[in-house]
Amino acid sequence: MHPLTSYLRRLIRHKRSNLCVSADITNADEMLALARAVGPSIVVFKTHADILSGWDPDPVHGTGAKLAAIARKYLFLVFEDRKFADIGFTVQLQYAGGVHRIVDWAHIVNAHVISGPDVVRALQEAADSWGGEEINEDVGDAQESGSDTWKLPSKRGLLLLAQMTSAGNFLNEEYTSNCVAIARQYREFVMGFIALKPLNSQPEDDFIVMTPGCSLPPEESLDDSEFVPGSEDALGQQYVTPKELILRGCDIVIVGRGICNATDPSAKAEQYRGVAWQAYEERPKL
Ligand code: 6AU
Repeated sequence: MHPLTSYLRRLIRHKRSNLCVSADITNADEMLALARAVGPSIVVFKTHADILSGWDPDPVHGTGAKLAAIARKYLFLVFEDRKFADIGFTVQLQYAGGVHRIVDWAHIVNAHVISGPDVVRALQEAADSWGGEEINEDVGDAQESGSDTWKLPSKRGLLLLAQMTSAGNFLNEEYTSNCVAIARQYREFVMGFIALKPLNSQPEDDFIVMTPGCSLPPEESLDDSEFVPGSEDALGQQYVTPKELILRGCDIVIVGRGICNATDPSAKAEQYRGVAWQAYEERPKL
């Protein structure tokens, strides 16, 4: 199993959370404030670095380093939703270079395999040449470990976009199964998928599935910031409830605007965490 996958599964049990908040906001300082506000309720914090104004590129005191420090404090993983999709040579530069230097601060990134399997090999090479170190984390009352120090693995992980939530997308069944085949080829780097349901079908498969397009039903919603499950936003995003996604077997639900646009994002994140966790506990264990 990918070391970040076992770390994440442990985090899920420890924080009783299957929630990823997607920081779909456009200012770097507001993104950091959101990370602090929802930190206690989440296991993954998802960013779109390229939508942020005010990104500070300083490797030690800049935005990426600050986010990594918040992630260590509240115990969550950072997922930069960069959706790499180019030739291998280019994605290596996009991953490790430029203003954002994503590999320095994001534990997880995602990629389309539209350009073929070498996009995965290229990203893996860039991740392997990154010089990060294992970090000891003090987690207070680590229930199952018998010690209160966890090691955050120094490895980076990748999710492949095997299915999408947007209406009319072209990721058909054949494409999805090709994605799974590529993931199996690169198990030491690929943690799993963005998909609508679990895609494990062989005994040795242990891929994580993270699923966006998630919204509370109106009767459970604290405010009207959300889209109604079963409906679409104005641009074709399709929604399902967190309960339905977890009962399908998804590991993590990804929520963006439903939490970012709420009047109290931290209370809203806690509400999503509770609903998703309850469904997780109800779900028959394999
Ligand atoms: O909850 P929302 O609809 O406000 O935000 C959903 C987030 C956005 C999308 O870029 C992302 O999830 N997303 C992805 C990802 C995570 O790769 C894939 C997809 O098929 N649909 C989708 O919405 O930040």
